[in-house]
Amino acid sequence: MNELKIVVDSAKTAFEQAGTPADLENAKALFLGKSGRITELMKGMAALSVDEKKSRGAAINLAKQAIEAALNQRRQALADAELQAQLRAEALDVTLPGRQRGPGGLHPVSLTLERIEAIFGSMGFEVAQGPEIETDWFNFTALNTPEDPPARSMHDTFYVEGGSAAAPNLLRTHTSPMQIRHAVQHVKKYRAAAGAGSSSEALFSGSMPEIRVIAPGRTYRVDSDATHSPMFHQCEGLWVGENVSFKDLKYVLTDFCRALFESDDLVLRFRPSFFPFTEPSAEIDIQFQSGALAGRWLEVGGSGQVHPNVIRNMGLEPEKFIGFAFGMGVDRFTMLRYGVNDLRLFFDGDIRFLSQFQ
Ligand code: 2NL
Repeated sequence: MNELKIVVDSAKTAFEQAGTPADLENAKALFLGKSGRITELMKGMAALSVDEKKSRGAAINLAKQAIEAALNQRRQALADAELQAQLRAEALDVTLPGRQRGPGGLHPVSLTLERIEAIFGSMGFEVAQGPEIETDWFNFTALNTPEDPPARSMHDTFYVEGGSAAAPNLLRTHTSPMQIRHAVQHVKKYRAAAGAGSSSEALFSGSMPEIRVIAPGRTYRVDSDATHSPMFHQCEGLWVGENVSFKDLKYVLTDFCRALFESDDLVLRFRPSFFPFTEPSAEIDIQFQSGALAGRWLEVGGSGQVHPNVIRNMGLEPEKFIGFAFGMGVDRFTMLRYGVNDLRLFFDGDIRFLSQFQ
């Protein structure tokens, strides 16, 4: 009997030591298999008497049952452990913090545009809006631009489908076309108010309120490096009346720049230049008197008295109406306002950069 107890105990030990189902099946074979210990013990009964066989067989059977019970217990334990391991491996950590939706904010260029509109608004300027896909006439011809390159070249301008071969549609290269559209509408309105005798063919020389408008928005040119983006922002301005002069241009732009940069001692310089749509023309430079940029002349835009041909293209008689216009780079203003040195940062869409302006 002691011998059977030893077999059962060693089976239990072997089963406990089996770490995997495969190990367990190998251990089972040692005790319950064809040449296992229990089978050997059965074979060993051949020489016994009938009575001895009875009691010996019953004892071996009990041992066999004990071994089978231990085997099943271990099988269940290994299956449970496997299930637990699988559950652990596939577990979802529902305690991870969710993705936050932080407060949004305006893009730094939009913040500058808002400020520009508020300052010019306080000086009586309306804000013009218009299409980004323009016709050749509004973008170039109306602005007295020569027919031949380089001003209209494929090299600088994004041409798009539509229009004619001679006058293809394009992405506006400046926001001036919006001001031409605005001026043409303005003149149409007051020509209608003047009534009969004011032919729509003739240049208008009646009386009308002054045109005072700015045109902020996206513009496009084939250009890309640290200081040029193929899409950039401009703000142009136009003031047309019967008695507008270069001194008006100077004080409007001086007041504007001082207000924008919150710097009362900011100095402007008007440097003679050339644009086809103005005559005379001047480049606008600014100089800070204090701060990191103090003393340096920084170019911020161009300006001039509106060319008589452009006044005509608005439907106005240049002997009666005179105007001044200017154009400024909004992205460059934004770089100066915030001390950003690479234009491309504005258009990368990196939240770490953009969130600094909130
Ligand atoms: C620059 C130069 C300029 C204008 C834009 C203009 C618009 C009309 C009529 C005449 Cl409707 N002129 N715009 C005039 C002078 C200069 O821009 O450097 N811009 C960033």
